[in-house]
Amino acid sequence: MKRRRGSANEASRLAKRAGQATLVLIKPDAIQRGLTGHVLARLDEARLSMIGAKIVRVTRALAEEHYDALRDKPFFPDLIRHLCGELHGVDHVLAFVYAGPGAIAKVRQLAGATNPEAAEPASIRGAFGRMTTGGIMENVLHASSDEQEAVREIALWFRPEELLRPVPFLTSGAVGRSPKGTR
Ligand code: IDP
Ligand code: MG
Repeated sequence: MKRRRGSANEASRLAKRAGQATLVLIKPDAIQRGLTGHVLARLDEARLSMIGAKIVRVTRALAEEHYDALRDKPFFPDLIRHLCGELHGVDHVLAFVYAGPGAIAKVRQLAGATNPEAAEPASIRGAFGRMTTGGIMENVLHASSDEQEAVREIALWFRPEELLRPVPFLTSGAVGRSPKGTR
């Protein structure tokens, strides 16, 4: 008797082959300083697939939702102004989704530590970032820090049809959709 291949197995096989996906944002400090090409060249070293790319005018609602977990931090108001471009006189960021095995750790490794002063000099943040005297971390890019965050953030910044291929778990309904009007 002919057996049909289980669709759950097929989905899990495809998810494994696709590996992880991660969100990268080129932040306003990097846009202002013309670092986009440098950052993308460094990210190319990870040999991942870029499956989403867009230019985004960041609303306050989107910035606050993106950094939702940091609402209680004293630097939260400045962080939101930073992501919205208000501190650097720019009106957009660039957003990317990279996919492949170990994508999240690979991009975090290339990005370097959060504080550019503590980041490896050879990392993107170590090479191009700085801490301002006003306490703003101009750390060039955002990169998702774990799988749960990556899935949440990709869903916040991209619609499924804006990605070249499906991101595992994104369409399962396991994550909340972005609030109305944030993307
Ligand atoms: P990450 O960007 O390396 O994941 P998080 O701890 O998630 O670091 O913080 C998000 C962002 O908040 C940082 O990229 C940086 O812009 C800002 N930030 C984090 N800690 C500080 C701080 O102590 N002072 C000022 N800004 C901070
Ligand atoms: Mg983070």
